[in-house]
Amino acid sequence: MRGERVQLVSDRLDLMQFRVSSKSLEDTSQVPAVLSPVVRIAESEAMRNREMTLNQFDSDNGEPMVMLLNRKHWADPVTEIVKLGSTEIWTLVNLTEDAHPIHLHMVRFQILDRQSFADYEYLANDKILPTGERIPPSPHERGWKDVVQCPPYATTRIIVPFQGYAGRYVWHCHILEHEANDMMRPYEVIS
Ligand SMILES: [Cu+2]
Repeated sequence: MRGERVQLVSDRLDLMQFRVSSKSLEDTSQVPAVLSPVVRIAESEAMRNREMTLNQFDSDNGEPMVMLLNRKHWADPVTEIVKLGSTEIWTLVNLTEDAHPIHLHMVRFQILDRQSFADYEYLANDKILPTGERIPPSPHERGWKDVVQCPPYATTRIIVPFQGYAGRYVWHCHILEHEANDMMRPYEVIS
């Protein structure tokens, strides 16, 4: 494309024009070995561990009716009250047959691990009975995150420093049909 002009368009809109130099160039840039150092947060820094369920309730003929977090509706009173500046581990217990991309507003966090568990034991006794090893996050998931993929019938643990501002925020599944069918909850950060 040397010496040419390339137009980027969307439908009938001209978005951007690239003017490609006609001179020859040598690109000496290099991708650094480390893009940005991320210090892993030690589990011992967490002040508390909250177990949070991801729920789906079906109708009598097996149609999904409502999806909830912690078996609570959006409009129920706030149950997660967090101290500004504290660090917590949230264990997301997925009791549904779907994966859910869970997003927390305001904060960034790190993924600790995922582990499959026996859903029948949890449904009967609210106890996590692991059925597999703790699986650490993949290399591309070891940076700062604000969404985490929660696979079905597994726990996904994240460690969250609540830094920023006090106030009321939300956390929710990022699938539109789920968050609008009540898979969204408020949480409160207090100073
Ligand atoms: Cu979902």
